[in-house]
Amino acid sequence: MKYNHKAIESKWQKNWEENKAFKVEADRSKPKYYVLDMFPYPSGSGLHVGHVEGYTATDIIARFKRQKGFNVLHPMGWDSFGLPAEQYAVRTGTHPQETTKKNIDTFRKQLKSLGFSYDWDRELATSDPKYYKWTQWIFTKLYEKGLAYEAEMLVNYCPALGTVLANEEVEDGKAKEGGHPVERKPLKQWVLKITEYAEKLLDDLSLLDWPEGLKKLQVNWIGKSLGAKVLFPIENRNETIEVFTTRADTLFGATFLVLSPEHPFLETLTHEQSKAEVQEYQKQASKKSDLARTDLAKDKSGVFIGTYAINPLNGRKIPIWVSDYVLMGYGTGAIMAVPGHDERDFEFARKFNLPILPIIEPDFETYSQLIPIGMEKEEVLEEVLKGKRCWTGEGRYIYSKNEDLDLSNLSMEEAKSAVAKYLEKKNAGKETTCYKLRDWLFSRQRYWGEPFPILHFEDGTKRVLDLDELPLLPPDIQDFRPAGDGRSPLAKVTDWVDIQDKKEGKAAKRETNTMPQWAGSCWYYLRFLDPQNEKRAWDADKENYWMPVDLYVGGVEHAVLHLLYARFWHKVLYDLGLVSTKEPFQQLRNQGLIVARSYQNKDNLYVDPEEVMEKNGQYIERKSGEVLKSQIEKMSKSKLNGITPDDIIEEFGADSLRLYEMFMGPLDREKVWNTDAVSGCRRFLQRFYDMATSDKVTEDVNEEALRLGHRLVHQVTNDIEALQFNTAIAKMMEFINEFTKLESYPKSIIKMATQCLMPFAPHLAEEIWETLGFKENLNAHPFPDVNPVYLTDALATYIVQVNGKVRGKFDLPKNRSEEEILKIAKENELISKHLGGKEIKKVIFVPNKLLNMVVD
Ligand code: ANZ
Repeated sequence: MKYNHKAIESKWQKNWEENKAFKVEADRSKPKYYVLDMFPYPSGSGLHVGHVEGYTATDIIARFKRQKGFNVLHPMGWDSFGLPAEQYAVRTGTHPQETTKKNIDTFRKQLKSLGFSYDWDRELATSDPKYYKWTQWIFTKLYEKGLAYEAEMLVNYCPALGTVLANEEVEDGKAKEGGHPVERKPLKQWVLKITEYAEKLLDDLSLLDWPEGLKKLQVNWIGKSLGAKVLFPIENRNETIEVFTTRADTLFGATFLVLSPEHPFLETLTHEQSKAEVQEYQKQASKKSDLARTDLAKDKSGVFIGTYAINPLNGRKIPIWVSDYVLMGYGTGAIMAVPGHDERDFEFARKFNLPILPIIEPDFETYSQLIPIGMEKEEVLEEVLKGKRCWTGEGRYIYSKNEDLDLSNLSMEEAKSAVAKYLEKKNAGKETTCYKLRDWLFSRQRYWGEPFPILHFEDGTKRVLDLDELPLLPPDIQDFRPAGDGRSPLAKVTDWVDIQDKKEGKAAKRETNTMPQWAGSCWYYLRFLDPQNEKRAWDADKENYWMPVDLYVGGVEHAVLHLLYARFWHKVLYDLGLVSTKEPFQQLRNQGLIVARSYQNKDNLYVDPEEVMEKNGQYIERKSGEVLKSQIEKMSKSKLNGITPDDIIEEFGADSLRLYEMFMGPLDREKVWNTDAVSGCRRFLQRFYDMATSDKVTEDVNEEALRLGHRLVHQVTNDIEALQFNTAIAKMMEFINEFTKLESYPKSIIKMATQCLMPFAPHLAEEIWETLGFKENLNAHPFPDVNPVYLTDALATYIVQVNGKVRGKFDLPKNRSEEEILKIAKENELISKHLGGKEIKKVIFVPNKLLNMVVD
């Protein structure tokens, strides 16, 4: 009988909902397990297969941990502030509130149709005033702690979106969202001092069970560099320029300085005659992204500013240039150029004919890889010494001494610290640490975000709103377009902006910026602990019980944004004594991208995969017979290779979809969608169902069945715990193959297998469970225990005789060879004494039963 997935799945979804099967409360008598998904932005296009992938993985863990006796917190909510709803509002006039509500309803329905075991009573949405009241409150805490400030900043302004974007939202000079060009522009903005936490954010990575690659991304993003600041006096002026270098050992070789085009001293330092040229250069540079500016392959550009500095070690007069390969956002925005030993400086010097002074004689032994193929050491040496080649390796320092300092015989590390000490003594510099991490630009010029709980007074002072004044709602408006001058749509609503502050009794202006979408997702995992609390953001006891999140699963695209911001807020909350753990997410795993094959005809038009058939490794359009080009790429509507979970659920069922997405391959790998393979998973479920409902089912049990059952439980347990869901499923498939070869199917073993199936295909598992006659829902039933006896091959009792008399018995795995049993027998003292050291004349061996040794 074909199993009816529609009837079964809706039956159990209803049952779980009515019984609130996954509702959970803090309960100190049980161990807790908090398993969290990266909650979705409820977009208009609904759930995609990538959501299903991560959410199935966590659901398997949630269900498994419940079976294992844990008190499991598995919540779901909506990251529902965001640009698309606002842009839709601009286009259609529909209030983002409405669009968001509609999208959330769709998402909720879709998630429920997958049978995820969420405690739906904890559902939350970041755009709900009951939620963002507390986001605003946390902002006031950051402000009070001095971690939020306003600054005139060079920001990425996107005219098309009418808003400022964070560095992380910009790629290649374009907005990641929509690809619109981005300009650099000074504007007053709210900034969060994440840099104050740089060191802790780095150090505490060691506390976490996260993929190493992901930790590395955070380490690189924070970008800690040990180096030195060096002060260069300006010729004929009482001023200095400070540079940051990681190679203070090369200071003798610094032959010019380079300032970033945004450097604040540039204007005053530039010689009158160079002013026009420098200004023009600054203008050009403001149009380029940081990435384009620092690209090694890019042709170097720059302008001499007409002024000289003095090298503090050798008194050499060196020219000052401006160039956009130096970024204002890093170090001091100025560098000492050492063209002999730094590639970029070398190229720059070559292009503008600046002096190149080699100060390191190459160590060819350690750096043989730096000798270009086809060149002799001697040639390289000659070129380096003549300043015709840049040497980036180590070696012996040359031309590197003055009256008090001699680097000649020092290693690189020794030379660095010798120079730093020398500079420190002369008040010309010191060792220092620099981070690539910048403070976090925290304001946006949007309507659909959390308003800042801040009032500005005429005298320039401000105050944050008190808790009793929160949530601060935005004005209800019809026109969602930005003000067009860089200010947000809120700025246009003057009767909302200009108020009489009752608490201070004076006129005030509301802040019109809103917070970025990252704000709400910085702490939602805490609100899930206590989502209905109206008095507090969360209850301390609950926080203490549930935190940290034990397992967090989501896409790798959040490696540095969400995950760094959330860690930062969490650490601030920790320092305020508001949370009990240093880190929010103890174990984290990434899900891989699901990609799909797309097809294009000779006109490069995409063809619907439904119209394509495969023949001899070629892809052919059914109707025209045309051979198509094909490639595997990210799913997208325009490429017609997207898959809608709803369609798959309709045709094959949610259990098949869940199973398939887990069977595709390891969780963290990229995987290629193949709808045919979904039906393979469906067939497996059918076989499982047929087995459980077969008339071969028996109350008896036999050794072989026990062995299969216990081995399955053992293997599935190990695989689930290692998040190796694909291999767990493979083992269930093997189990069915073996088990259905048995003459009869012991019910107790089917029961065990059903318990293994449950986390993966919960609807069918519940149905089978009920069919087997068990009353209590399966999800509340403990996972079966493994009896290790059944894990090895079945045992046989070997009887060992000497001259036909029984001298010993051994329970050993079946099918051992004559040699093995003979060896064991001879090594056993109780038996060997009957052999009396005599020669064995003859051995009689009956496999799995008997060994008889004959001696004189
Ligand atoms: C002299 C020197 C000689 C350098 C040498 C390198 C090699 P990391 O490791 O990434 O921290 N630098 C400093 N500030 C910069 C800025 N704002 N924009 C562009 N480049 C900048 O890199 C530090 C090195 O990058 C510094 O050390 C400086 O060049 C350059 F053989 O100083 B170095």
